Amino acid sequence: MVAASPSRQRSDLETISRSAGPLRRMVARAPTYFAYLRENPAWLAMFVLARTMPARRAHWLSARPARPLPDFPTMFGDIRRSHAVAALRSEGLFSGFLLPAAIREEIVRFAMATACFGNFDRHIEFNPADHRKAEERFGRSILSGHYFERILRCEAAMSVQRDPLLFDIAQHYLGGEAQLITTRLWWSFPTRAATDSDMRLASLDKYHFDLDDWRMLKFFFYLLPVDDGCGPHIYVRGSHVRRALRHQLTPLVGHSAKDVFRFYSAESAVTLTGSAGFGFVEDPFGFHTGTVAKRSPRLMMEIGFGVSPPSRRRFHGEPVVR
Ligand SMILES: O=C(O)CCC(=O)C(=O)O
Repeated sequence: MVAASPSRQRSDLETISRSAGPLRRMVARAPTYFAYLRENPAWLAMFVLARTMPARRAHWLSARPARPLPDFPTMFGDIRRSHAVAALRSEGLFSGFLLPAAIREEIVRFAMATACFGNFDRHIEFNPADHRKAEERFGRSILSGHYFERILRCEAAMSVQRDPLLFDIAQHYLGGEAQLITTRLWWSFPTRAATDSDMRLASLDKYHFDLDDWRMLKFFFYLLPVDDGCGPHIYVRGSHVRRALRHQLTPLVGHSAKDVFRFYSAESAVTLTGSAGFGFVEDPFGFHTGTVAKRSPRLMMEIGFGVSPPSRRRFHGEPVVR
């Protein structure tokens, strides 16, 4: 018998935590929960209660008014904050951002020249152009490639993160407490033999809602064109404010499409395709999912806002595992 490497043990643990039954999954994730709890004792109340609509509504009532910003320059031209916030309130989604070509090209150049980490595992490090070779070298399918804190070295990405329009929208939607909680850049790769657990780890093909904070907002940008063959993101409109009781009282955040669309109409699902630079913003308490890239890789950037301070790992979406 061959002993599993530390990296394989780590990803196996995360795999169990995402694919086993609810009880085993919670036991496997216990160290993660304790880490969050140690860091922020208020996390527990959020984790237990923020999935229920009455507790969420009560928390929204505590939102402070947004602080007005003086006139500011933005790279997003004439997008109106009021339109974005109104769409977020009613649908949970607003699309129509477009990154300037120079910014987008610089982020793509950075991503092509910088090694990423496969399947959230820091032991699987490779250049994105060598994805196939990396699958052979590491002997496993690699669905995603994350840059974690390396994104902070990319000045163009930082200029998107600092754009005042994003903060202004976040403040007017979430309240005056809004603060930056995530900045991520990652690839979703077409791969031949991804397992269900790899897919869950990469948030693919399973509708879920995010439970990292009481109130959250995520801006997503496609750095390369995304059509149906490149793993588009899907969002269920209105699901941020309408939730079946069984989806509030469950310990699980992930649910099958069949289960989700027993409650929402199929027409509520929006598949977000777009040209290079296309962006959208969503309330990630609404059901959403990534899909598997079948033909070409997808390069995606996320800028997230919340109302509680993030940890360094969470800032880059890195799972906490022992
Ligand atoms: O890759 C995607 O489109 C999904 C991302 C996602 O589910 C998330 O950030 O919560």
